[in-house]
Amino acid sequence: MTHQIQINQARLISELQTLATFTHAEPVSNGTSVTRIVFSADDLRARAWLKELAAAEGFEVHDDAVGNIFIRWPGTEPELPAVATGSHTDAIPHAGMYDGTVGVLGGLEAMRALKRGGLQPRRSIELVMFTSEEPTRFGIGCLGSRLISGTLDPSRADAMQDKDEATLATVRATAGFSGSLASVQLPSNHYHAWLELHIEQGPLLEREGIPLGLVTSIAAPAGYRFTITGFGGHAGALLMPDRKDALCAAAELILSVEKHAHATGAIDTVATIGTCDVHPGAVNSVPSRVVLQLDIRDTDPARRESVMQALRRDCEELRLRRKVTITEELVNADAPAQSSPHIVELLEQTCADQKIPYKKMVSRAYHDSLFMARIAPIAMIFIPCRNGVSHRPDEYATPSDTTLGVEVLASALAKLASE
Ligand code: HGY
Ligand code: MN
Ligand code: MN
Ligand code: MN
Repeated sequence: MTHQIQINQARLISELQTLATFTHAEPVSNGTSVTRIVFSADDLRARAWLKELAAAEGFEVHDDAVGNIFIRWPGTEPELPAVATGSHTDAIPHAGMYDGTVGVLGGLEAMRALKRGGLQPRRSIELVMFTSEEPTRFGIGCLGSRLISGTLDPSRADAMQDKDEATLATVRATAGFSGSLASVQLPSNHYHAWLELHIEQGPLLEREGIPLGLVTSIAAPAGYRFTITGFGGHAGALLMPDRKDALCAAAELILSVEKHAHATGAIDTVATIGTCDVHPGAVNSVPSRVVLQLDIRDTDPARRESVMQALRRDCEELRLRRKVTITEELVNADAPAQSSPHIVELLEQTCADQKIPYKKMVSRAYHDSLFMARIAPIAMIFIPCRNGVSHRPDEYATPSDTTLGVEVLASALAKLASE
């Protein structure tokens, strides 16, 4: 490393623990359960707290029309495209405390350590906290980074509704974020480089005893909503031959998703029906309508599409045999992202200099980096998570792995900011 980088591990871990208290999840015995839905009171408290930490360091702080937060350390040549890092602090229901937060608080600590170490960066260094990386409230992930990268139409975004049919436009205005969403987009030369520190959310690093992962590509996620409509009614009086049970049809569709994801034979093909809303949802009423949400991913978009084609053939057969209607709505179908070979090499050199073992790997989870790749050269740094577990309260990263990840991030930011 070009100069001494001292990460304040005690403060970093303490801040991760403080951030985890901004939640309304019930305490659990096997870890720290965090639920922090975008624009909820917990999310707003977390945002205000992060801004206070940043302001205390003398960094410039602002947010945009969708609530993305930008924390900037001006360089000696502030007109040059900045080097940026960051992640998210929203969390799905009953999640853990490290997903996303390691990249935000780790990025802040990297900047503070560099500043304490006397660095005068040529390029500004900017920390970004993205709005709504998780799809929980509005059904689509990476809302903030999609808008920054121009990959989501602003009017479509503002019209998205949560389960109470409140639109993003209304919810963000209530949270104090007004202005046109079109103003969120940043030009492709806005950043010189983008780096995200994140837990692996998988088992490979821990299994192989390697403390650091360098992400070479991010798998391509897609989301679909299926609505199945049949003929329901009284669970006692409606005889079996007269039923068009939407939940029974949904059950067959769910198993079809699993069958075709396995059938590609590729370990990179994954598909999940994560939600199933049954109408009217009464024990003594035959379901008349079911809405399923499909999350399907692959490193190869064509292979992902072949699973969808097979699923559509099964839907057609289901529709005819069960006399139900099945509508498919595309939520998102994204391309994969490749990391910048230059930034990966720079990270490899840092690891070599520090004799840190590392593994180059694919990210199967999506991240805001998937969209930042549309407007800047990117890379991601992974740290191990215990048993590969994530999106659960027992999600855990050790203080030493977290600190090492922040040290490598800080060193890479310093190098990129001097380019
Ligand atoms: O689902 C994902 O990959 C991310 O953690 N939101
Ligand atoms: Mn997540
Ligand atoms: Mn995440
Ligand atoms: Mn993610």
